[in-house]
Amino acid sequence: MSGVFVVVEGSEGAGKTTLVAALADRFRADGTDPVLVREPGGTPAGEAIRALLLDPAHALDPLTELFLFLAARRELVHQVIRPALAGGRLVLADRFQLSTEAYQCGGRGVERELFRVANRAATGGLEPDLTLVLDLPPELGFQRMATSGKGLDRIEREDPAFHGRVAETFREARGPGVVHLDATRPPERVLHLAWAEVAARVPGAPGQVPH
Ligand code: T5A
Repeated sequence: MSGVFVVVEGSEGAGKTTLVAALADRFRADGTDPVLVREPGGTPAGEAIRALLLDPAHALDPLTELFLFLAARRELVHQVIRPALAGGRLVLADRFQLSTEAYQCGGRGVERELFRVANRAATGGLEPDLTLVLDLPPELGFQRMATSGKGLDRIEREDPAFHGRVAETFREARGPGVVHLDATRPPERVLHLAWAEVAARVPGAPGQVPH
């Protein structure tokens, strides 16, 4: 039996963590216990890499940054995501490969072909069944984060032009299983929209009409 891999993506403060938690609650209410992961992180080595990547004390070359994100992803995919999917579990991820395309290619200017080849090496070609992209203008995301009172990490401190390129890459993302949601709506509405996509597109998801 193979599981289901659902990813939530979007720029800073778009509401990914909020939506992942709400989707997890919704799945649990339907009797499915999801495996929750976040990127970068989710393994001991991945969490150490996350701390390094987000620490404003480090100035990292764009390719160093790319390879660190991919190293953390390699650990997460092989130690957690693939075994969970092989066991028939539902995996809900807060960010995955589209974030690398948005931040390292869109934001930093890393060549897309290099990203694709290196990312494939990290994931072994694993693709999400569904990628929910939360569309929100970056300035609104930063307003939300200011309200939440969290300090800014190394990447959040980049200038508005960088975050504009990141947001544009997310906005333009297309592909199998990629769905855009209007993240300017209230959290309950975003959950409603997301759940409708999960039920319609994810094989075997709770709430899906059998046929
Ligand atoms: N990164 C990551 C890369 O550069 N390359 C990569 O390959 C990967 C994987 C990770 C950083 O690493 C970068 C991207 C990031 O800069 P992170 O902390 O995991 O950092 O990601 P962030 O985007 O920084 O996470 P945040 O927690 O800041 O944002 P979220 O999860 O999008 O937003 P959330 O849910 O925490 O909500 C933010 C605030 O808004 C409210 C919430 O209550 C909260 O206060 N909110 C809403 N308000 C109104 N309407 C809604 N619909 C709302 N939804 C949430």
